[in-house]
Amino acid sequence: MENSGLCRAHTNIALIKYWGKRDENLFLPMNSSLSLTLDAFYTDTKVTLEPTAEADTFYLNGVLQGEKETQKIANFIDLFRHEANNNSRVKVESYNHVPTAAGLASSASAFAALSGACRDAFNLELSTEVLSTFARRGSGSATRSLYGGFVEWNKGIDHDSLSSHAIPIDAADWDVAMLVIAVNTGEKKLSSRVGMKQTVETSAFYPAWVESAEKDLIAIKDAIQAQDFIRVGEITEANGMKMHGTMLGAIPPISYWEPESVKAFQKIQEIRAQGIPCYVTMDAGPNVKVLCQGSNIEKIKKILLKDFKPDQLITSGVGSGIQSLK
Ligand code: 2P0
Repeated sequence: MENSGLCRAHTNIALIKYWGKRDENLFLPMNSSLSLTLDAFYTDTKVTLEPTAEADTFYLNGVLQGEKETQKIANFIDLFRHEANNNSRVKVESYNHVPTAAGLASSASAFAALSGACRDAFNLELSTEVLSTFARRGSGSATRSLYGGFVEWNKGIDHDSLSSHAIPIDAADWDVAMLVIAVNTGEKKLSSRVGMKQTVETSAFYPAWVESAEKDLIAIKDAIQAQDFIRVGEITEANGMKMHGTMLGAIPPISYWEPESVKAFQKIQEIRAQGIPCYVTMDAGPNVKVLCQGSNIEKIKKILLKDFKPDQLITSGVGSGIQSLK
């Protein structure tokens, strides 16, 4: 019997954002979201069952991790041990292929890859859709990294875990890409988890955010089906800014922006005014992501090189869904 699993999962960037949980234990979101999976950034994770071991071990990029990091994934792996009715401890070996200069969080690809590797190591028959509900409980955004291309994360109903899963959106032939403008790659001061909780509990704008995100989701799905890149970009940019707006309404206010983030946003607006469609989105950090057409990405990069260093500009095409590597 196989006792190991090795999987690759790519990271994703939300075009319609997830910012807030309605159930913190089950990682159930307040609103549905939609993302684009990127091929340039991914995690490879191997899980090997070690039935005689007394504890899980966790290596990240070849380095044995401490108790805190190991405990975090041990709790997550318990979900698979419970499902398989197999209490075996495991060895986890994970490699993040996210350029450190990109400053992108890797929890989405990390928990997606770990989910797939656990499924295979514990010999569980789980569909990709059900696997996405496991990944969700490691990190919400990991739900969407199970599939490639455009992916919706349906918020689901009430406290029903299985109803809150990823759905792939057919987007064949889309000429779409992303350019990351790395502004600051240091560790963020406020984690997403804490930032979103503070926003839900204190921002006067929060109910309006949820209502508007649901409308944006319907509109962007229509625009994707219609292959209307400009509309997709406009909705993406507006939705991201509304998320940052609702954070500014939190008490105390939350801002992940830095002066170079503002500069990058203005440059993209200028490039757009020159007739090249490109749109900004930002997550829980100061780095700026630019949604554009693949056919324009080098042109945009060349213009940005007047204001940013070459290693600040990282490009990616569309990534695929989770893959078993053996
Ligand atoms: C997203 N972000 O939709 C949003 C937009 C950041 C801003 O999902 O608490 O690491 O593990 O569920 O998924 C980042 O938050 O938070 C995130 P948890 P997660 O991509």
